[in-house]
Amino acid sequence: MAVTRTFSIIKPDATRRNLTGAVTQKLEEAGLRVVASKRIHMTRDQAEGFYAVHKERPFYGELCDFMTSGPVVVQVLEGEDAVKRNRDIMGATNPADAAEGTIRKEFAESIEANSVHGSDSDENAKIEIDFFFSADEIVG
Ligand code: RTP
Ligand code: MG
Repeated sequence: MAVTRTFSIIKPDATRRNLTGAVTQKLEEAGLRVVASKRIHMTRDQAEGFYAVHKERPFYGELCDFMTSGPVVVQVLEGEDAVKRNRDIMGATNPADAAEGTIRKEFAESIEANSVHGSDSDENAKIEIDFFFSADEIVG
């Protein structure tokens, strides 16, 4: 299995409850290495641009409100089959459906305030990494 990269966000509900370390520990225990990380407060433009694929979904406005409601930690994660590995440890979007031991089962508050984002394909991982990071900020 190839070593690849994925993009992760520790969302405002998690930073607010001081769970940045706890979430990162779960990622590391799952075999992912944090090769870039920064804490930012997303602008409205950034949130709307990042979630543009969801523009037509009914929750788009609320999602952008939530993602700009407090600081987030954006990260690049590296590991074998990183996209799938990350989505496995994240758990289902709705914490009510998330498996035991996953980040969302353990920490998420709701389907929206679900503690983490993770890219859903290698192609989107590259787009999302490039959205927030320049090459010199990533140290593999
Ligand atoms: P993510 O993109 O954040 O990794 O999560 P995901 O693939 O599991 O979920 P996705 O369908 O891409 O939705 C993106 C984010 O929108 C919020 N959401 N709210 N109110 C709702 O019904 C609803 N559905 C989704 C969540 O924050 C979700 O992670
Ligand atoms: Mg998604």
